[in-house]
Amino acid sequence: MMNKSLRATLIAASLSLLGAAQAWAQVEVSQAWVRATVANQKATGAFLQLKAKSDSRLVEVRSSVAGIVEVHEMKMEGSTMKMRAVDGLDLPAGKNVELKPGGYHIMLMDLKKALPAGEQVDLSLVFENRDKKRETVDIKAQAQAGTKPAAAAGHDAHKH
Ligand SMILES: [Cu+2]
Repeated sequence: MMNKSLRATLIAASLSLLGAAQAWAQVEVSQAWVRATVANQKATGAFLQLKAKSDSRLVEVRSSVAGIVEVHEMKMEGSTMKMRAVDGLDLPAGKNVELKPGGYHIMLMDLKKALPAGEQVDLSLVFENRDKKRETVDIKAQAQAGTKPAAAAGHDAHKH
């Protein structure tokens, strides 16, 4: 049998651990949207803005609508726009990091269903801080028809 004061101490300890886990957990996610898809389209991009209170890194993204989710970087290579998967995205403290068409973006692949405009898409963003502590932020991003044609062309040119 655990005595009462020991149990109280353990509870206090676990509460303070929770507190510590949440203390750094402050990446602001805003302006999230997903490019709407048509039937049978297998991939699309998700875009949002991230602002971390302390140096962090976006290390993983999951979504129930996609079999594969990657963080992509888009870059000009010679005269062609190319995309490639990166293993994470640095979020320097206090800096607004924008994931947008033509730049960094979240690639949703192996889509399980069409995402018409207006559809709410769940995204789980996993952040890691300098001490390798992770936190997951769950958000909803609304599907929108592409509003930036140039970037849309870049995306379509890329074959997954
Ligand atoms: Cu991509």
